[in-house]
Amino acid sequence: MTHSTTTGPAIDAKVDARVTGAHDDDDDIDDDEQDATNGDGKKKKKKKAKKKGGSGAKVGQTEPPRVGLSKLFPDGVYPEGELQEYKDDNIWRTTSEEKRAAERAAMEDPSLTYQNIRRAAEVHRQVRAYARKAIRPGMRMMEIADLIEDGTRALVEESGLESGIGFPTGLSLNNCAAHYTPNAGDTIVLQKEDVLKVDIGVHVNGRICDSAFTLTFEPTYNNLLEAVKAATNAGIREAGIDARLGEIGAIIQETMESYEVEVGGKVLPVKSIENLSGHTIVPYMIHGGDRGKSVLLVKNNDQTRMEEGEYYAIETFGSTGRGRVVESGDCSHYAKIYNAPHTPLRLQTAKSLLKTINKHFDTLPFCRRYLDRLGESKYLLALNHLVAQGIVQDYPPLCDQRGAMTAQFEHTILLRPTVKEVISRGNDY
Ligand code: 57R
Ligand code: CO
Repeated sequence: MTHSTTTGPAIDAKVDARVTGAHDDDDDIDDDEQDATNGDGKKKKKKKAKKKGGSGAKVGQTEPPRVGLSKLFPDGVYPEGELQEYKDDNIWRTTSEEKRAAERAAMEDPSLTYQNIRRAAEVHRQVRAYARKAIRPGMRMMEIADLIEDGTRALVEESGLESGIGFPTGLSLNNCAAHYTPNAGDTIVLQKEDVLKVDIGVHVNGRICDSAFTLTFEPTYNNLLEAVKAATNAGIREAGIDARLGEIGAIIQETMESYEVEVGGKVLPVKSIENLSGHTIVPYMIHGGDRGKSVLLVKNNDQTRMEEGEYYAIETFGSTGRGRVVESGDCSHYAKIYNAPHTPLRLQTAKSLLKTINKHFDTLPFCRRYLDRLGESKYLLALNHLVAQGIVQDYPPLCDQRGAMTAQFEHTILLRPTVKEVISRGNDY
């Protein structure tokens, strides 16, 4: 099947219709008397935001967002994400008494409770709602990063390693798919022709909500965005306890590559980027740690299965180019290597920088701007030394060929014992 209209197919209704309270945007706060047209073209009455757990939250949020979530949710109960029932051989989980007991147990242990990740996800929804409104061509990349990160720090009530930014805000442009955020002195200005991937990370007690979307300001690449959104939703639908990673890759690729884009009279196929992947997330580690699993975006023979209790970033990337990325350009992203061997450091500046990294980020990814704001200066030699010593990993931008355009959509999901929870789902994507 090939979709060459600008809208692509309607996404599976099950994905669109939230099982629990919808996370409405702040512009619907007063719309309970109004009719709103839903995606299916039918008119439906929208529920008043306040009544459901999900979005009453936004009542009282400011623009730009600066009200900490503990003020908006004084009882400490944060909205549940979208629930998707397990299917086929796992339908029994929905009602299993044993699995329900497992859920209750998880909610009793403060380090395991879903409230951590749900709080991170609600911050994500509120920050991105503002980002979508505020990001406009003409802005410098530095302004965009600040706009997002100032909002995240305020809403998550940043506090040491207990809550804060989960990873540097990805703002990759056009052929670059991931791992670009501005460094000091960056002069890039967003153009109206640009395709911008906005990848935002928020953590609470190490539980990272990793979710991303793509912005354009012209219709040319609408179909590319639709392809990637549909592929991500297909991957989410296919994910589940016991699901095989290779099969999820196949469904993602099939969905993605059923689209094409017309650019300047030329029809271009949309390709799944073959060397990027979704990934498990564990506390304080964005990439699954030792036993991390990857969900490729193309058909492959990986028989590894998803398991109960895992957290996944389900993300897909589509491209009008080769569908392969290579490292390219100045590095901004870094993270300490979790199980790095103990190496005595003779370079004093490197020792001191490592102390700063341990204190402020531990194994969470960081970028040069975060070192700048901590008052570090002239640290590049020391940072490069830590990379050379195998203590810190550098993550340069990942880009397809020049002239290609890439898009990304991503959600964090939880494989709970009885149900799959798409923690970062909102009414936007
Ligand atoms: O979503 C150091 C970061 N992430 C920030 C975010 O996976 C992430 O396939 C990781 O700062 C590190 C991937 N990479 C291959 C080259 C192995 C990427 C896909 C993009 C991104 C940024 C990601 C990936 N893995 N973890 C989050
Ligand atoms: Co991400």
